[in-house]
Amino acid sequence: MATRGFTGRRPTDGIVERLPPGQYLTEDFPVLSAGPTPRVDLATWRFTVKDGVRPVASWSFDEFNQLPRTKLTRDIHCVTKWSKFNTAWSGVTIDDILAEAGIAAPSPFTLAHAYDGYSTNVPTDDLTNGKAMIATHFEGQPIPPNHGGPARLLVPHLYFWKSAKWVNGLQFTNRDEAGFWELRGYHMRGDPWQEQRFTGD
Ligand SMILES: Nc1nc2c(c(=O)[nH]1)N[C@H]1C(S)=C(S)[C@@H](COP(=O)(O)O)O[C@H]1N2
Ligand SMILES: [Mo]
Repeated sequence: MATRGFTGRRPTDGIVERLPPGQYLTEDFPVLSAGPTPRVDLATWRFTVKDGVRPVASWSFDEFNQLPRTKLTRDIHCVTKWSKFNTAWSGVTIDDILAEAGIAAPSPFTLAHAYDGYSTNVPTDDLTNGKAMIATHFEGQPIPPNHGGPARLLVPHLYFWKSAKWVNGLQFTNRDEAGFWELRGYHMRGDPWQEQRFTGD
């Protein structure tokens, strides 16, 4: 007869392998923002894609919500060393945003811009092929304001500072232009598995 709950597995099995170097696991969801949570009005919200200084596509919140939706459940890793497993998001993949804009990614670098003036640079290859999205929902609910609602960039395989909250646009750039934290000594790519925390790591 099978006995439930006696599988020979230790409770820590699988956790260590999913934690990048220097990270610890947390169950709660810390809020980390450089400033106060901005008020973002859904009636005037826009998301704009730019190629350099040239706008190529823009959506209102209603229009954005008509775009194809995708769910992603991923582990996330903050450079302050917490990691959280199995966070469940839904939104519009960057692939679908580019397809709807009618363009292929025009340059190897991207800057994400946000309503609080924050920005962060991400190599374009880290955004495409299903790796990243503009998320509007977390665990089945609209993302709460302190976690970046109504919409945030989600790039779960990079340190979480790359996942710009209150995002309002993606700008493709020919050069790798440093964003808010990158100007202050943080890494241009930020791969947690390579511990790319600071410039030069
Ligand atoms: N617009 C904006 N996005 C941001 C930030 C910010 O200050 N402003 N902080 C970043 C940092 S450092 C981290 S670790 C994560 C934290 O997201 P959370 O508050 O949902 O945990 O958001 C990132 N995105
Ligand atoms: Mo962070």
